[in-house]
Amino acid sequence: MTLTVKQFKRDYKKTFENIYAFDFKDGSIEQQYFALGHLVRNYLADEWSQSRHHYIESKAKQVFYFSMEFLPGRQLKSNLYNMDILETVKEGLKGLEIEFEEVENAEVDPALGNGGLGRLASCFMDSLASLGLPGHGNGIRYRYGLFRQKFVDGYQVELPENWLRNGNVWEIRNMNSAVTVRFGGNVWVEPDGNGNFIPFYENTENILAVPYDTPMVGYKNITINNMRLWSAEVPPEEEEQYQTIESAEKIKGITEVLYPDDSNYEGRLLRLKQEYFMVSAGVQSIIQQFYKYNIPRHQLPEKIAIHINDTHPALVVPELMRILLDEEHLSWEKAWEITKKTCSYTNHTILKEAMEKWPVDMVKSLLPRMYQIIEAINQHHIEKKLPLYGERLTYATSIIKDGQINMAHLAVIGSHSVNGVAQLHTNILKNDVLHDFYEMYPYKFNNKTNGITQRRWLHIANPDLTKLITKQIGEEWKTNPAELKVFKGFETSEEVLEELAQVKLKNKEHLAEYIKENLGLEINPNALFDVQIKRLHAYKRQHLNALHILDRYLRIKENPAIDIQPRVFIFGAKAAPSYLYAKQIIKLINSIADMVNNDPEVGDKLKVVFFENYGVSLAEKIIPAAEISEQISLAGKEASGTSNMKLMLNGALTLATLDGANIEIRDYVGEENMFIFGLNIDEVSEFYKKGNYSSKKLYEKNKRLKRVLDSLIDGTIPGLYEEGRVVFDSLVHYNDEYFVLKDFDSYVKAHEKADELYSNKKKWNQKSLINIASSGPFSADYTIKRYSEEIWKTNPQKKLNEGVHSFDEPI
Ligand code: 26V
Repeated sequence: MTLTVKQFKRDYKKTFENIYAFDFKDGSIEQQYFALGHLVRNYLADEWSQSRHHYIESKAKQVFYFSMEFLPGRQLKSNLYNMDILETVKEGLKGLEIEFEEVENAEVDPALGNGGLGRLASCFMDSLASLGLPGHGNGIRYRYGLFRQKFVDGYQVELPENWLRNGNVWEIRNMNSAVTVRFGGNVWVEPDGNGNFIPFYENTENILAVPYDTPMVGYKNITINNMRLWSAEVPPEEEEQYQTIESAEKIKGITEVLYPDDSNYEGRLLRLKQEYFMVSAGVQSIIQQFYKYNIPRHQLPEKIAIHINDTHPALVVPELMRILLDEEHLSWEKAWEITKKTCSYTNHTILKEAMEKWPVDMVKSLLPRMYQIIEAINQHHIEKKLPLYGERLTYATSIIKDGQINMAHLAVIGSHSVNGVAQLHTNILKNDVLHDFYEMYPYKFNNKTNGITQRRWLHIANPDLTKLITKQIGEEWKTNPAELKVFKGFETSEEVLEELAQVKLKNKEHLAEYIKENLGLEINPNALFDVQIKRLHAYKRQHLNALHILDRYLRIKENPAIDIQPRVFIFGAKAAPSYLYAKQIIKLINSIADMVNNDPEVGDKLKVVFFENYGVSLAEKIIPAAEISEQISLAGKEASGTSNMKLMLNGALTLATLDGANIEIRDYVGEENMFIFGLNIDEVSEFYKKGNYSSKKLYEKNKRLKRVLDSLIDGTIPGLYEEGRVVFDSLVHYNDEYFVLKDFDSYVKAHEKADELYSNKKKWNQKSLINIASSGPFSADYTIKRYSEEIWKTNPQKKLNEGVHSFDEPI
C-alpha cells in the first residue's frame, strides 16, 4: 500500500486517542503497540475484504490447511514488511519519539504449537498468501499456548503461557460464522421413506465453536488469506442448562490448553475432543460457505482441498462423509469419491511412540456417529481389497485392529495423496512405515520436501545480510528465490567476503549483548557460535553435543594453555513436561554450562548458553548470529528438520548426519561446504537387523570417550545429581538406543575440521557465502507451489497474481 510518513503520524495519533481517550505520549509501550496493531489491521481491512470478494467471485479453488498447531510468530513487523510500509512506519514513529524496536517487542509471540510441524504450517500460510493462492489455516485458538519454560537450578519448570492477557489485536471474533459441534449421546439411523437414512441423536453435549480470524498477509500483493482458529463456548440457547460455572468451564476447557508433548502419544479423551472439535467446526464452516454460493455439491473437490497436517485432523475423513451422507443424502459411493478427492495427508514423523491410535471404546462413546462411519469405511476397505490383495495385506492395512483405531491408516485410505516431508523420509514411508499401503496405492505417495519463508527468516530477521545480497545481485531474488544462486558469483570477491564477515560479526555482537542483558553472561563475539535449536528429544541427540562439550572442557583442563578455537555453544530446547529423560538432559547441559562458564581457567575458550523458553522470536535473534548449525539426529529419525534450512540461509555451515533434509542440503550446497559425520541410514538399519551393536564395548575400548562418559558420574560436574548417572546408564548399560557413542568419534572429528576451517577466515566466509547462495531451493514458496500443482490442483489467481513472484524452479 502507499502511505506517507505524515499520513501515518496523523492516523496513529487519532487511532490511539480513539482507543484510549488520551494522548499516545502518556501510553504504556503495550498500549502504543496495541494502537499500532489496530491501525495496521484497519489498513488491512479493505484489502482483506477485497480478497474475500475476489475469491468468491472468481470461484477459485480454495485450500484449507487443517492443523492442530500454528506458530506464526510476532505479526506486526512481518505485516508491515509485507505491506511495504515498514520503513514509513518506523520513520513516522521516530517522529513521534517512539522506538519501533520497543513497540515491536511488546507483542506476544503466540506459541500455539510444539515445534517443527506448527512452524511449517505458518511458513506455508506466508507462502500461500505471497503466491496469491487462496489457502487458509484451520486450527484451535488455545487459551494457553505452549508452556513458558524457566530454569530453576538448571531444571526445566513449566509456567502457563497466558498469551491473551493483553488481548490479541490481529484476530477478529466472527460470531456469525459460529457452528455447533456435537459430542456423546446416542445415535441411530432410520430410513425416511424416500430412500435416505437419517441419523437421530439424543442426549448429546452441544458445544459452540466460535471462529477467530487472523489475516495472513502476502508479500507485496493484495492477497490476504485467513487463519481461522476455533474457540469452544457454551451455546447461548443452552446457557440456562449450564447453571454452574464449573460446567461452563468444562466446555471452555476443550480449547484451554495445547498438549505440550510432540513425541509421545497418550490416548487422552480431552485431546480427542480437541481434534474432533477443530475438525467438525472446520468442515462444517467450509460446507456452509460452499452452499451459500450455490455450488453443486459434486463440484466439491474442484472447489476445495482439505489438507490433513499429520494425523491429528484425520477425523476430517469421516466428518466429511457424515455431512455428505447425513445432511446431503448422497450415496456411500458418491460421498466416498468426493471425500477421497478432497483430502490429502502429510506425515511428519515415523517415531512409533508418536503414532495416534484411539481406543475404540473411547471413540464409540465420545463420537458415536464418527465410529459408525469409521467402521463402515473399514468394512468397505476390507471388502474391496480382500479379493485383490489377499488377507495379509488387507488386514495389515485395516483401520481398526486390536480395539484401536489407527489414524494414519484412516488418513491414507481417506486421502488421494500421502506425502513425506523430505526425500529420505518419503522413502522410509514407502519402504517401511507405510509399505503395505504403498503396495496397495503406489500412486498416492509423493514427496514434498519442507521449506521455510525467506521473508521472516532472512529479509526481516537479518536485514543487513539482506541488504548485502541485494546490493550485489539486485532485488529479483526476493520474489524469485532461485536467483539467490547469483550470489555465488561473489565467492572470490575479497570485498564481499569481508562485508559478509562484518554482517555476521554485527549479528553476533547483538546476540552477545542480548545474552549479557538476559543471562548475565559475557561472551566473546569473536568466538565461533555453534547452535542447536529444536525440541529436546533423545533422537535429536543434544546429549551427543553435550559429550563433545565435555570433551573440550576436559582437554582445556588437562592443558589450560591449549591452543583451541574459542567456541560458544548455544542451545534452545523445550522438553515435554512428561519426558523425564529429556528433562534430565536439560539439567545435564545446564550443569555443564554452569561449570564451564564459571571456570576461570576456561575463559573465552568455551562458553555454553542455554536459552530459556526457545520459540519463534528467540530463533529470529539466534539464527542470524549462528556459524555452525547442529543437525545431529540419528540417521532415519528426523523427518526433515527446518532449522537446518533457516540456519543455512543465514550463512551457518551445517554439521550434520545424513538425515531428513540434510541430505538435500548436501545435494545443493556440496559436501565440501558442510561437515558430515556419523552412521548413514543403511548402517543404522544393518545394526538393527543384526542386533550386534554394543555400546559398552565402545565405552571400554575408546579412552577419550570413556573419560568423557566417566565425567558424568565421577563428581566432575558440580550440581548434578542422578542426571549424570541416568544419561551414563542409558548410553553405556542400556545399549544407547540412538547410537550416540558410535557416532562420537566422527562427530568430534567433524568439529575438529570445523575449527581448522575457521582458522582460515577467508575460506570459512566463502563457504558461508556458498551456503547462503545455495539455499534458494528451500524457500517454502517452492514447496507450496508443488503442493498446489501436484496435490491441491489450485492455480494462482490471475487478478491476484499481478506483482506476484515471477518464478523459476531451481534445478
Ligand atoms: C505429535 C504428537 C504426537 C502425540 C500427540 C501430540 C502430538 C503433537 C504434535 C506432534 C507433532 C510431531 C511431529 C513433528 O513436529 N514433526 C516434525 O515436523 C517437521 C515439519 O515437517 C519436521 O521438519 C521435523 O523433522 C519433524 O520432527
